[in-house]
Amino acid sequence: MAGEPQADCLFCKIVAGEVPATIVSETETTVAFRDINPQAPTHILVIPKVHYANALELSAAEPAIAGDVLHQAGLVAAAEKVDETGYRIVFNTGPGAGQTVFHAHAHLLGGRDLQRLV
Ligand code: DGP
Repeated sequence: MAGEPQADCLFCKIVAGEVPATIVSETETTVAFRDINPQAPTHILVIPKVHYANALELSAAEPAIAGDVLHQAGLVAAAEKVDETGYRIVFNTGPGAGQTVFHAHAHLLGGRDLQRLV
């Protein structure tokens, strides 16, 4: 069923507490934890607890929860104090864009000079 936990999904296992992660915040609908392979001093993944393959599928099915993910990313940025210097929120979507975990997630990156991408 759409949104239900998937047995073979790493991030569903983190939501369920079956795989350990350094969790920095948890809400009714989201979990935020440190990326295992950080690309910046602050590199945190903010994910919905419900399972959708990517951010667009999440926003189509559960727009309020997609908003929660974005809102939570901003709160975590403030808690990490990267809001003062600037930060980037990235949703890799599809293998061609580097997506490797097919459970929607926002990368929150900050704490270093981030080159302009576009
Ligand atoms: P993406 O490539 O956009 O699908 O991002 C997936 C991210 O997930 C990648 O930056 C590395 C991170 N990651 C993969 N496995 C684990 C894990 O077991 N724990 C944590 N905390 N992060 C993970």
